[in-house]
Amino acid sequence: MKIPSNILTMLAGILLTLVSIWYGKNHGLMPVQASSDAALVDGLFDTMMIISTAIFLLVWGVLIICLLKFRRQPGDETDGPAIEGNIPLEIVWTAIPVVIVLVLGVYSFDVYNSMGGFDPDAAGDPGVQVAMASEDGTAMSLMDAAPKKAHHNHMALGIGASPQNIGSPPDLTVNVLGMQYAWIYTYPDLGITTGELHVPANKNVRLNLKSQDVIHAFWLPEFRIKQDTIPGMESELRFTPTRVGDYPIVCAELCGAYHGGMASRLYVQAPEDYDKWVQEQMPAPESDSQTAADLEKLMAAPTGEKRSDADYLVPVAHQMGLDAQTLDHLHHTMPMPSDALKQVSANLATPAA
Ligand SMILES: [Cu+2]
Repeated sequence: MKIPSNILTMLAGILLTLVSIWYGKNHGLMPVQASSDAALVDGLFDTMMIISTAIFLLVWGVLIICLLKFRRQPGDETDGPAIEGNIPLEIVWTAIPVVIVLVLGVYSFDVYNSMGGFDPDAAGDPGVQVAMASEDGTAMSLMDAAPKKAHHNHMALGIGASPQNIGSPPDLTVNVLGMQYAWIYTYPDLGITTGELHVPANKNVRLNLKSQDVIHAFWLPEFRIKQDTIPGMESELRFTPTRVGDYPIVCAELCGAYHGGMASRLYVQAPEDYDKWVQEQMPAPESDSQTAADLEKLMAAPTGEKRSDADYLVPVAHQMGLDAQTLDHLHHTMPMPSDALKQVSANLATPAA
């Protein structure tokens, strides 16, 4: 019994399609999905994987079949037929990639929009109020109590509110500061500053991203989102964590010698666990004043009078061989807490004990 070749071709096509779809959905290359954005991104990735697998199998399949079927027979010294050009074939193999690229383009545009990539007012949202270095380059506050007015004249950098969330504020806002080589998280509404990020599950979270020095990239692989932090510019990431757990936070932009160590963790917690964490982070008022009192006792000079920061720093400055002029220069060139420095400088100028 001989099966006609067009039926064989059709069966091969069906098999190729099924294998490609199966592999595209079972490649296992992605980490767990921990945000509402993850399924969208994975849908696009899986689609590209299906198409790539199909093309891979088609090209290699045809190549191997041709190598076997059309190989030179023993004793055959003749030339092959001179084949030149095939307009219909060329149209087909041009049209297919054009259609693939167009479909993927529209699809990815849609995914990006659903994630919030095109939120036009994100940058003008009053939520974008990250502490910034003041004009003279001094004092970068992590928790700026009086935020500056946001700019209204540029698009948001990053992932803003998804279309259904536009106009509604996030449930939680956290300021993220990238620096060589750490991430610092500040919860402006709670007064918490920490090195690990905690968020409640299934709440809409907004991260306001800034960099203190060079370009970093804030990458959450399990959430399928990543955004550069750029000195002098604000960017944001808005997302909804959907899965309780802890996840790596990676710097994905080579930012210096210890770039590889620039990592921290994101803890997605059930609301009650998150509240507990917040309570633990917030210093209890009583014990706080207790500590302050203890500290004051410690800092008091033997005579009982309170010593200033400068009193402590002057001997150190002497040991280091610093003079008033050097300190003054430092003060003008480096963004340092200036009050204590100025005082040390003054104390050094007038010969101390
Ligand atoms: Cu970095």
